Amino acid sequence: MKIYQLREAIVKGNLNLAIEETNRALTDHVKLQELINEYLIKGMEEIGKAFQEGKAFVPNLLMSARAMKGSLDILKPLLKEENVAFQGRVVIGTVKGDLHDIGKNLVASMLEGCGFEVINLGVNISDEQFVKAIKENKADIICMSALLTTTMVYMKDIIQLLIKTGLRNQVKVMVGGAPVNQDFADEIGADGYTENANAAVSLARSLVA
Ligand code: B1M
Repeated sequence: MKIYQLREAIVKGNLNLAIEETNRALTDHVKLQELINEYLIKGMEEIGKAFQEGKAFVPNLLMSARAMKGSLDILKPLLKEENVAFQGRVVIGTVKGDLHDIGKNLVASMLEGCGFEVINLGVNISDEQFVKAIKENKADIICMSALLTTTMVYMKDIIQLLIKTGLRNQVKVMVGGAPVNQDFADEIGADGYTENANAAVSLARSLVA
C-alpha cells in the first residue's frame, strides 16, 4: 500500500506538499472520501489537538487551513456526480462572530456535487443576511455552521427571526459544526443536525423529498 504525506502536509501547513500529495493520490485512484476523511480531516483534528494542548498557535492553524483549502480546491470539481437531477436550493453560511469555514465549505461542495444549487454566504453571517438570502433565492434549506461554543447560540436567533418574518414554514433548517449536537438542534427547533458532510447530503435529500 502506498503512503501519502497528505495528513502531515495539513498538520505542518505545507501547501505545496498538500497539493503534490493530493495529485499523487488522485493519480493512484485513491477514493475522494478516503482522501477527505482519512487525510484532510484527520490532519485538521491533529493540529486542533496540538492547539488545544498549547503545542500549536493561531498562525499554525491558518497555515493548516490554507493547505487544506489547496487540497479541497483540487477535489471540489471531482465531487460533482454526473447527470444528477436538481435537488433543491440551499443557503449556507457560518454564523455571526465565527470565521471557521473549512467544514462549511466541505458541506457546500458535497451538496453542490449531489445536485443542490448552493448559495454560499461565507463567514460571520448575521441573522438578517441569512433571512435576506433565503427570501431572495427562495431557498428550500438553510444550513448554518458554527465551530465555537460562543457562536452556536446565534443559530437560535436566526430560527426566531425566520418565525418572526413568516418564513419558518417555507424553509428547512439544518445545523452543524463541531460543538453542535442533536440535543442542541432539537432545543433550538432545527429540522435536522448532522455530524459530517456526507450525512448532511443525505439529510438534505430527505428534507426536500
Ligand atoms: Co479555531 N477553534 N479558533 N481556528 N479551530 C477550534 C474550533 C477549537 C475547537 C480549537 C481548540 O481549542 N481545540 C476552538 C473552539 C473552542 C470552543 O469554542 N469550544 C477554536 C478557537 C478557540 C479559535 C479562536 C478563538 C482562537 C483564537 O483566536 N484564540 C479563533 C476564533 C476566530 C473566530 O471564529 N472568531 C479561531 C480561529 C481559527 C482560525 C481562523 C485560525 C482557523 C479557521 C480557518 C478557517 O476555517 N478558514 C481555525 C481552525 C482551523 C480550527 C480547528 C483546528 C479546525 C477546524 C476545522 O476546519 N476542522 C478547530 C479544532 C478542531 O475542530 N479540531 C478549531 C476540519 C473541518 C472539516 O471540520 O469544521 O468540524 P468541521 O466540519 C465538519 C463537521 O463539523 C460538519 O461537517 C464538516 C465536515 O465533515 N459541519 C457541518 C460543519 N459545518 C456544518 C454545517 C452543516 C452540517 C455539517 O450544515 C447543516
